[in-house]
Amino acid sequence: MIPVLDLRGRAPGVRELRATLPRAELDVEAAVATVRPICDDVAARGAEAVLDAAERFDGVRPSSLRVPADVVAAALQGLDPEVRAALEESIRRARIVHADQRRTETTTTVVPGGTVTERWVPVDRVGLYVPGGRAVYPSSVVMNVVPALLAEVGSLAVASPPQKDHGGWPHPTILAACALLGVDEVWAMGGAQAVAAFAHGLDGDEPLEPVNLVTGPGNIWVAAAKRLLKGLIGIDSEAGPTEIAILADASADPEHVAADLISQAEHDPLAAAVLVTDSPDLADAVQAAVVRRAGETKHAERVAESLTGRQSAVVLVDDVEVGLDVVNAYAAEHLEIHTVDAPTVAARVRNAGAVFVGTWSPVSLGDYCAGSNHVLPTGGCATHSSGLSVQSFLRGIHVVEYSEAALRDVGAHVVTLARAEDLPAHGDAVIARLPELR
Ligand code: HSO
Ligand code: ZN
Repeated sequence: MIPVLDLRGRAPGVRELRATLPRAELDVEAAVATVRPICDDVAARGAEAVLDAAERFDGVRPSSLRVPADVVAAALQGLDPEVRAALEESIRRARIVHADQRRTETTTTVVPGGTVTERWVPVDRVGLYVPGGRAVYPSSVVMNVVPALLAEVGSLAVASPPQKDHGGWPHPTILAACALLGVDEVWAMGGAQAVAAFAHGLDGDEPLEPVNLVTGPGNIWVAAAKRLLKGLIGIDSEAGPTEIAILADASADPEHVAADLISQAEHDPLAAAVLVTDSPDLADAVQAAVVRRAGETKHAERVAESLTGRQSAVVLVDDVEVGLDVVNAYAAEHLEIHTVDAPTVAARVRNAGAVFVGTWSPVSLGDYCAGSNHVLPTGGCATHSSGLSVQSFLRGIHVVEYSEAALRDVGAHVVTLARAEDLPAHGDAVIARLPELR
């Protein structure tokens, strides 16, 4: 059974909700202390340090860190045709959606002769991390690579942990997904050491050019390495365990709700499943369906741990209005809306990584084949951050171009503000051009 939090008869504010709503506690700072020596070792000793770490954490020392082209090609050859067709459809849909995210340059004429152009410039080189722990995530190859390609980054490399059972290479389905997307630079490295290798680069016979940006989900060690190396590299976000929240009323189908909660609980014992409802009958029906379904599912143990964990809850509220306050305060990675007039309710969601509207839009559709991206902010970060997109791989650069007349027109204000800030040399730069402003 999922723990129950009864908020009926109350309409708590955002601060109280944030304090009350359950959330997995992850001590990323403690993990930073653990990964620091690993990252320092990679900076100092390069490939040897990465290989040593692979042996220690992945239980295998790959014969090379760079996955040879023939190994990648063979993985595509060996790919199950049904999986290939599904991946191709996933890629096709992701391309459609992400192509619409491309930005166009805008030039604003502020005054006659004075323009500011915003150029969108792709990052020169990116490192895309694809996890390979409890599950295999070829879908995450798609979700990282498609927006990076559509942003037209200069070059990209994929890293995924070496697998003991696959000759020390990343999982063949991951390699095959890379091949389908035309990615030819794949590295057999995982965890903090992969992030450090991306950040510092590797010398030697198999050089790895350092990257400017690392994106992609990963475990707490990957998140910790991203936190540690942020600045030297850009990062997308520090991914935490997956979360699903569902806002549902009496009209919801309890079997669909239960199946969707379980679907994300399957990722991780720390995954969060939160149902927010104004219908105690629905809550009971979902609990019953969850118990039955969770017992039958393949990863029953992991699912049970997630659903009964303190990060999961059935939250009872008076009405959908309070329910909206709850889900907005919680800011889930994934939020499903199963209510009467779901689109109208969904339009009032302000904080969520992605919103899934109505009973025919389960999160697992978005995980694979909706066209949307599944690399999304967790841990409440949806209050300030977005999921991965073409935008994640672009930088907006303002290009300022003023004519002499346009500078003359505003120069006195610049001089005044420079003096007000006690930075007179700033004003002098204008006066050097326009001595009458002295
Ligand atoms: N739900 C995960 C993504 C995923 N699910 C990959 C299955 N494969 C985080 O959004
Ligand atoms: Zn998932």
